[in-house]
Amino acid sequence: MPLQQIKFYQAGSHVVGNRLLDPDQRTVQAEAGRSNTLTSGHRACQGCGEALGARFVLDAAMKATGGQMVAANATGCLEVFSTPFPETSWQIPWIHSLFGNAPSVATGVAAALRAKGRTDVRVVGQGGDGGTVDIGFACLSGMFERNDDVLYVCYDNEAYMNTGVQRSGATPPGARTMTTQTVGDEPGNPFGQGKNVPLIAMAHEIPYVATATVADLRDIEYKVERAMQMRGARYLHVLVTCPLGWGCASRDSIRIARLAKETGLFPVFEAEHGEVTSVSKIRSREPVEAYLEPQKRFAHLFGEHGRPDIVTRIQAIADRNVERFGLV
Ligand SMILES: Cc1ncc(C[n+]2csc(CCOP(=O)(O)OP(=O)(O)O)c2C)c(N)n1
Ligand code: SF4
Ligand SMILES: [Mg+2]
Repeated sequence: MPLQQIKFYQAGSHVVGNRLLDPDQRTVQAEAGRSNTLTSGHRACQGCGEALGARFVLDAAMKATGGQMVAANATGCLEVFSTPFPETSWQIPWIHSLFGNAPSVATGVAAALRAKGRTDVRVVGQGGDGGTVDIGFACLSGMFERNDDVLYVCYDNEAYMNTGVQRSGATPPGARTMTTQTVGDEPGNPFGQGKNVPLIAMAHEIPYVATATVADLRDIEYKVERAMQMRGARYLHVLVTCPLGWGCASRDSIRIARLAKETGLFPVFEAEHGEVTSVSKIRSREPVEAYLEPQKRFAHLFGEHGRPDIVTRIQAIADRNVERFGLV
């Protein structure tokens, strides 16, 4: 078969194909001290919280491991926007896995490293909420149960974004997705369904569980560093804004992630061996409307034909979190 020349479409920019170019043709995004695990030039939407979160998680993990790290990735937006064949934004040893088996692939890499006596190389698994709380959940629970030496990170944008915004087990009540339309008595995603994976992870009594949002990148770095100081199964659940799926302005990505915490809808905490060890307190408490209104996925709850009764039910969820985790 004749050899085909590969064309790099973004070679002139802060390139996706960077690693595949000759060294003298490569660009470096920031200063040399920064590991740049996920370089710019990828195809994420403007304001994508997942791109931001992943970059900070993996840069922090690189720093904590002295660059001795392998990442396994579930398919989803993160993988699709960062690795369109034959290019890649990843500047780390990185392995593609299926939608549903990233925790198992990460476990396998960790087992292979153990068999080779390479205790210096650490493993991070990562995926979206669909890949983690739904299809990959059995693999994740097994990873927890065996206490495999992996940090698994879920980037939770609260739906299957890569395939066009379908509901996942992490979609919040009342939210409109393509599969939870705003029709009937209970428009949007039904109440009383879904899974809280940070709490389920805690029930496995693994060494470390933490939640974070992309509104506090230093907190993400701290939690990754903390996780990498430990061995065994560790779980980090990061709320990441998705301007496309949530119907919010790209420029509001960080503000909305912050409001998720400040309303109490997304509790930010750490837990070790099944017990909560620290909680990020709410600095200035906001009503849930402040978080819901700027997002089109909740637009049906407001305006002339709005549903204040549903907003009240969502407020009750926030109030319960505040009580349960001692957020104020
Ligand atoms: C077994 C299987 N079913 C469905 C798909 C199609 N698929 C790829 S990614 C994805 C959704 C990913 O959602 P999530 O994990 O939340 O990641 P996001 O894109 O939101 O970041 C789906 C349904 C697949 N790749 N494999
Ligand atoms: S659809 Fe959402 S998660 Fe996917 S790249 Fe765009 S903003 Fe990011
Ligand atoms: Mg998702």
